[in-house]
Amino acid sequence: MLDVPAKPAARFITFEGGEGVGKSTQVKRLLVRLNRMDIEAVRTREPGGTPKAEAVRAFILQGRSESWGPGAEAVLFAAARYDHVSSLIAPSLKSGKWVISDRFHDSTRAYQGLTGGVNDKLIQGLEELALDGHQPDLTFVLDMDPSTAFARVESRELEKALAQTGDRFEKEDLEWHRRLRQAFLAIAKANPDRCVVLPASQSEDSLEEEIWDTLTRRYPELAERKAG
Ligand code: T5A
Repeated sequence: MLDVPAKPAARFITFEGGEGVGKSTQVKRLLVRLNRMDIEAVRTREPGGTPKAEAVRAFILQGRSESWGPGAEAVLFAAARYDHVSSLIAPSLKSGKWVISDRFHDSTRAYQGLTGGVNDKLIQGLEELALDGHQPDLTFVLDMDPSTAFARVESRELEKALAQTGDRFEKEDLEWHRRLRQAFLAIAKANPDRCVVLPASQSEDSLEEEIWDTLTRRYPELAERKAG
């Protein structure tokens, strides 16, 4: 009989970091790689991922909750996350699918908590309620200077300006984004078993390789599978 390696156990992987560091790009690339190995994976994002959570996303990112302050916004993000976890993330993992999320709870810690000044007790309480034990197995924190990241999204910014849109948090100033960067680094430092910080200023290809190397070192069963 052929010795076919068992399918690797489903994992929950998140990508975090500031604006324009390349999270969405790497989430898509990872999904392609996993699918090529015949590993079922779901690509999702926060805020969003389910119809209800996407409705909350539109409300927040259009700036409609801005005057409510970061505390109320943290509650809104957690409400969206509660639906995302219970309707999509938990059932997907249970059925053996990998889940790759573009942002998750570390974004609330960084944006509303450490940078927005919302107290840790509220952030932690919301996290417990929304996650219901579904901590990511591994979090990639993509790190780079925000001014370089802004240059990357400049053309997209111009398109948004022309369309008279523009996301709620992309409007904050450079100094705010530098503090945000430090917030993500502090979260990674406090969670060394879960978080891996990678320099995001490298090319898309080399960052993809570094992500894959990290995954195969952590989950050697992935390295044993051959691409289909
Ligand atoms: N938020 C979210 C909170 O405040 N609290 C929360 O709890 C949560 C969950 C979400 C906003 O909500 C906030 C954070 C955000 O402000 P969003 O639209 O999802 O809004 O914003 P971002 O996550 O920042 O998404 P972006 O699309 O802006 O950034 P990405 O995904 O990091 O970057 P990406 O992959 O789209 O790439 C940006 C550009 O750079 C190029 C790409 O082609 C693209 O043009 N690029 C590279 N160029 C050179 N080298 C590389 N290595 C490159 N990688 C990508």
